[in-house]
Amino acid sequence: MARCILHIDLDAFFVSVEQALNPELKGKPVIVGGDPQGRGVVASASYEARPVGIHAGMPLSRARRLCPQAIFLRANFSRYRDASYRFVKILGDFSPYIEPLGLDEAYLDVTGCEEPYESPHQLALVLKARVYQELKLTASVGIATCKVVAKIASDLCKPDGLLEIAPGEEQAFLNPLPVAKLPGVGKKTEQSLGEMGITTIGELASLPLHIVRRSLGMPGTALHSYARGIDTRKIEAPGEAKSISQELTFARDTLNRNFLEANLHNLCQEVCRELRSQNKRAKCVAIRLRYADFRTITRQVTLKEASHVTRVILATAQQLLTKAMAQQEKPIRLIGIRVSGLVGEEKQVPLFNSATEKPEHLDRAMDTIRRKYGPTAIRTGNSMSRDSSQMSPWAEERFLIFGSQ
Ligand code: TTP
Ligand code: MG
Repeated sequence: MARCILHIDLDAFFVSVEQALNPELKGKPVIVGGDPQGRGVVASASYEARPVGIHAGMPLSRARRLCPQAIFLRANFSRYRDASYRFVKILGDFSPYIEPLGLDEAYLDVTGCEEPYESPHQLALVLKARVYQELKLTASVGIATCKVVAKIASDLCKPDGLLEIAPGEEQAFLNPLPVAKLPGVGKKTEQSLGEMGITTIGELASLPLHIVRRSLGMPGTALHSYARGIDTRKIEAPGEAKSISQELTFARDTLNRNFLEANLHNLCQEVCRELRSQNKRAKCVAIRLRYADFRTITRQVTLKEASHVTRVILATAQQLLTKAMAQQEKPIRLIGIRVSGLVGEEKQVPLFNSATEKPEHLDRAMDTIRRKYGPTAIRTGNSMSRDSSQMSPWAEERFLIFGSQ
């Protein structure tokens, strides 16, 4: 029996959450990122801002030049996280087989779940309506027999769209599309294929597999299947996060130790809060520094005992920073922290260890207050406000809480 897979992606997610909270922003060019005077990048742009070419990842300074009348907002992750939880909860009412891909995107296998509705199409309409009613957000939904086709379909019908590719129609749907629409085809692959005269998915599909393999190596096998609308990947429950990270680009390159430490403190607090909310402790702590010339280094250590205590993680990160700064005296553009080697709470809870228990209690109390009143409700000792935040923590991990690798 053919499967019925939905790919759901919220439209202009960060921006739409802001618009839902402040309807005055609706219908206007709105950009969420860091400080528009700073060096951050666009995280999300409203559809009104897109015709002039603004897209995620573009430096904010350029976005400002392209669309000076746009409203620039700083990202507020707790709002997006909250909307994301509620979004996934709604999806759970339609099928237990959910695979979230990020904060605003998920696959849903609704095979056999469409009974209460007339059709998968009807189910998707109800789903979209619920997301709108409850979150005031629009979603685009692709329906197909496999993941890759559903994902491409939802992308093509944005914003607020619904596109169903009937069983057997996959190849005809894919054929005319540019190869870059295939998930996994980045700039490099697109270029390699272009050199072979391949620009559409249909052209890729019609190549013999061994030719694709010769040019693209092993990943070519999967791409060749996808190009033919064949994708047997199952919907997988989200894996356990293997690492959690946060990073920050400064408005100006700096060697100011106090400033660097204050920002490291902020990043540690966020990462540790996430660790605790996942009931995890980390064994490894790493810092990442990017210098003015874009050279980037990572320094990592393993802790004697896994921890989620801000004070412990911060002290380790500070030692790494001291060492790195002693070795290299160049101004720093970006600082990041990553914790990995995550272990479950139960294995590591130290009983009656007052040295570690105390800060842990403090951390938990602060988490509760922050959850209630927002991340800026409390700032301890040397936390300072940031000059500018970059929305893409640590390379391919786009956000703090979905930093699975
Ligand atoms: P996307 O779904 O890629 O983008 P979007 O929801 O803003 O717009 P679209 O209508 O095209 O789906 O990403 C979801 C959110 O992830 C986005 O609102 C902001 C965040 N994000 C980043 O922080 N950095 C990035 O580079 C990208 C692409 C997204
Ligand atoms: Mg989206």
